[in-house]
Amino acid sequence: MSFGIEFLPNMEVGKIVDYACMAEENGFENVWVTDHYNNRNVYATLAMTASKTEKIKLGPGVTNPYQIHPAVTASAVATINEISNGRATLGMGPGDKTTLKKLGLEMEKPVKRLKESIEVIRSMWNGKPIKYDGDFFKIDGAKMDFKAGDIPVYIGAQGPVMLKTAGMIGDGALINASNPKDFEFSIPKCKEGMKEAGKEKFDIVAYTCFSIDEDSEKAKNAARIVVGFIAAGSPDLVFERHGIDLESVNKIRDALGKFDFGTLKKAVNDDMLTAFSICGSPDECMDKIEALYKTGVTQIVAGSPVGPKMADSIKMIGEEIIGK
Ligand code: F42
Repeated sequence: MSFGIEFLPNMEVGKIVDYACMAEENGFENVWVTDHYNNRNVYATLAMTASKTEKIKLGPGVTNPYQIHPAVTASAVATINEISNGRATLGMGPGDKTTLKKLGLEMEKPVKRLKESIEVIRSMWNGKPIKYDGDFFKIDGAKMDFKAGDIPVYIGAQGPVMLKTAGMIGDGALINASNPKDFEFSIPKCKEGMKEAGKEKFDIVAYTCFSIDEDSEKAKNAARIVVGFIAAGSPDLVFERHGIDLESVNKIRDALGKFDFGTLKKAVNDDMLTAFSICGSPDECMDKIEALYKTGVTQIVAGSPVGPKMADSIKMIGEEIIGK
């Protein structure tokens, strides 16, 4: 099992760089930086992080093919690979529907568009002039003028078709989930794709909502808002899978609609924390990680909020989880 950490550039880039250095010192192997137009730019954040770290791998987690043309993504990630001496990874997903909508972008045929964009990106990385005639992208002789190197591609996936596609064309899947039940559903889908592609090596990444503290209640409290957002956006089939009653979910949705975070925090119950996060004391977190490992998860990403205090939590994960 390897460990990664997610950073949202909703804080100053310098802070992310400091935390990334701390993560590197504490045994994390991957940094994933989220991509949303309203935050600091993902590649500026990755470039600064790359220049201050030495061995941790790093990449967008995840960018999308609606806002950014694949040729631009190919060049941006190759630049990070050059700055970091070969440590870049690319995480790509279809994008966040609500965010895309605000920009007037429709999420049309996400799987097809993602597949095409990854084909274009890999061809660009090959360094030869490309001709590509897809439904979404038409390329006529474009070529990258510097060497990209070998860069792994991870796909952000939750739906069955996207998970299978990740297995077919990706080096790994970034699966936004924290509970073994979700991986009992997702991993076989990835495996279907791997089998079709005749592939054996594949990184199954649990991209989790994580919160750790010596005081279990403090850790759980810190996770409540993120868990509330996840619950509010989840489909009914996920609630059935985890035995969560819809009445409590509707309370959360109401509270979110009114920006009433106090009520939201109270409405997030223990079933939801179990379904949608890894949170609690180091022992509690370790138990969940072991259960995820048994399902076939190969990387845990400690995602938002990581813990009540980011720096303390990074150290605690290093000492009490990775180092054990
Ligand atoms: N989104 C962001 O915008 N920024 C981020 O930083 C970010 C990080 C992130 C990290 C991990 C992760 O797992 C997701 C993350 N996301 C982020 C969200 C990500 O971009 C996606 O929104 C999320 O992964 C949802 O993906 P999904 O697998 O649920 O895919 C959706 C789009 C879906 O509907 N999938 C269906 C499925 O079954 O998989 C697709 C159905 C299908 O086959 N569609 C056909 C096609 O070609 O697309 C078309 C069918 C037709 O005829 O229309």
